[in-house]
Amino acid sequence: MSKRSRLISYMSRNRERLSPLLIMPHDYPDPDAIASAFALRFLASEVFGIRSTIAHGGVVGRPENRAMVDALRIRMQTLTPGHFNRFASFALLDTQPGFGNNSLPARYTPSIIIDQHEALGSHDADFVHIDNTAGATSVLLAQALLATEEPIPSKLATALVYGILSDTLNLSRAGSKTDIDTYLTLLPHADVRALARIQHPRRTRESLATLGRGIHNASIVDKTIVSHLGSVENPDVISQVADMLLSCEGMRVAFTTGRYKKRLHLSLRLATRFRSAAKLLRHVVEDQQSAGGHGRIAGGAVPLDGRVTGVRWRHLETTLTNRLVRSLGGDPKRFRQGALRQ
Ligand SMILES: [Mn+2]
Repeated sequence: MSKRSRLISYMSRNRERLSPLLIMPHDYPDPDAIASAFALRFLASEVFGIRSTIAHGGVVGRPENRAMVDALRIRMQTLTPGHFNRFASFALLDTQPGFGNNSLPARYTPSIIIDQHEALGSHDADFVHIDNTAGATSVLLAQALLATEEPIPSKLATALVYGILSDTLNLSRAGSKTDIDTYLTLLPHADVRALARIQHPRRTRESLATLGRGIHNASIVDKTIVSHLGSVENPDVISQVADMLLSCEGMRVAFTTGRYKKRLHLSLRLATRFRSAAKLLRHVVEDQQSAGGHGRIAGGAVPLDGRVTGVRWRHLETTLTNRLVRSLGGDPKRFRQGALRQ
């Protein structure tokens, strides 16, 4: 081992104790979380002989993410309550205990936490690697993997490359030289044809219709663009629309919401680092645990307690939007509806 990796020495010292290991990316896992889980499973199973399984809450919704799981044959299970007593240890990837976006019950302490998101407090886990300067959690796993000097299977390299590309918006949000160097080191090992298939998946009519609704419903106040998607078939599309709307000329902030299973899912994107996206969104939802993020991106979800009615959904959408606009120094009364309609 040429480079030192804390993860590698921790895993090699604790093989027995860790096995079997349940590897948990966050719920509704995105490419970065999926690639990170895939990398940890490779390290566990192939390098250290630790039995391990990947399981997640929610669904894999976005067409790109489904294409990734299919093309790279990433085996993941849907979490059930029964999972927790079948494993000796747990790993959380791209999330942390106390974040609202993972399904590890509070009574379990994970053995491993690897994440790029800002920590809200300290953790009891044996192994913690939190680095919010990393552009993707995949970068942290890739560095551990490269330190082993094991050959990197092409499917795994492809997953990590896509995890980095997707979390950094094709490197435009890359945090550091390390992000880019890691990406370049992995790229020669990746299957670029598979990568192309993942990046240009076939889309369902519903998902295209949702993208259309995102544009149609957009409204603008000052340099903030907002769109409420209403009911969505999967929550992943909400951040996709936020990314798309942020590309609108002159915009500094994009905020999107979508209704899914009695929760209003939220996505916030900033064009520059003039504020911390996570702090801003936590202020908007008035709760530490229901929002998180890194750098210029944040996401969260707020439950709609009690009866589900259109009026109550709309009230929640408006309340959160107005709070956002005010905290950016704007006036919600000046919203221009249908700003992207000709
Ligand atoms: Mn990530």
